[in-house]
Amino acid sequence: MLTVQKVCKMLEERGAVLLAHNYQRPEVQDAAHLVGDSLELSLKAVEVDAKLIVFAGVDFMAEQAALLNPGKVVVHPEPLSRCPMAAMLTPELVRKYRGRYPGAPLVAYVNSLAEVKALADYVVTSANAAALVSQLDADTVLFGPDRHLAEYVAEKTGKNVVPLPELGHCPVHLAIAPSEVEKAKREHPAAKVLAHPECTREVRALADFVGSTSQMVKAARELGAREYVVATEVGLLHRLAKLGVEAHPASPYAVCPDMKKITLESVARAVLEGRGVVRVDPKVAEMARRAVERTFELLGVSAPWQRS
Ligand code: CIZ
Ligand code: SF4
Repeated sequence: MLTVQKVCKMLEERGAVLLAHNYQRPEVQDAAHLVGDSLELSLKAVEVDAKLIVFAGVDFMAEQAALLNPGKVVVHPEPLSRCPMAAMLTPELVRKYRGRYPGAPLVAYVNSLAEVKALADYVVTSANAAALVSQLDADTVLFGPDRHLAEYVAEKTGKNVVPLPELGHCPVHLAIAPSEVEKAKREHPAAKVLAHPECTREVRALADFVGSTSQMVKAARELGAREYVVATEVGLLHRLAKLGVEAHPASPYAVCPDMKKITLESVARAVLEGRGVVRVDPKVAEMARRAVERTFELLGVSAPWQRS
């Protein structure tokens, strides 16, 4: 049987690095060199000097790592691991909204495909979306594909944030019901609630802290509660448990089937056979990279690949 140790050995022998998202299966997280959010992982890919980067996350994340690292080989162990929310925003829809709102900047959530990022002015994560939008010299901003994050950004910045598509959402976060959060709070009265901004407004309203997965990890260390109720995909609980944080899921059903498609077996196959190399059209990659760079510039941080 394939174990975490065997996969680690395989990675080492082949000079490969495994990057795993916070929502990956526990054993895939355990075999990884780094576990984090999509931005942390793609920045790590810039840093590492490896022959092969195996990216355990959904399609847009592996694509993001590849487009920020044009000289490196990034493999996605399971090409069918695709984020349904990213698929909700198409280049055609972007063009339609651009026509409807001339002059309004387009901010793409990192959960979008490279072709959409290439058409965007900026690319944000849930960790920096509100900060970026507040810096924009525009009152109306186009934002997609997550309408809940768009709504959260509007609440934080007071701007008119137009969601595209109108009903774009993450099915996993949408399914976390406020009643489940309330029940978890009753069962763990001492707990503080951490919620992802992809959750509905009603769930966010029950939270003590709203932020990206990596911000939730940070908050769990800083808020000083004895335990936490976590309203996001359950994979984050493994990460928190390893850090010694007592955390309970707001909903045990918040499982992303696409994140879970990647297994130790598919990672091993990717390492041994080098299958699933992520290819992004160089022109698309260049345009998408520019949108990421503009975001870094406006936030006042230099992109690591621009540092000498
Ligand atoms: O950017 C990511 O990794 C996503 C989609 C989730 C999060 O908040 O970390
Ligand atoms: Fe997409 Fe939601 Fe799964 Fe994240 S948790 S990959 S946003 S479907």
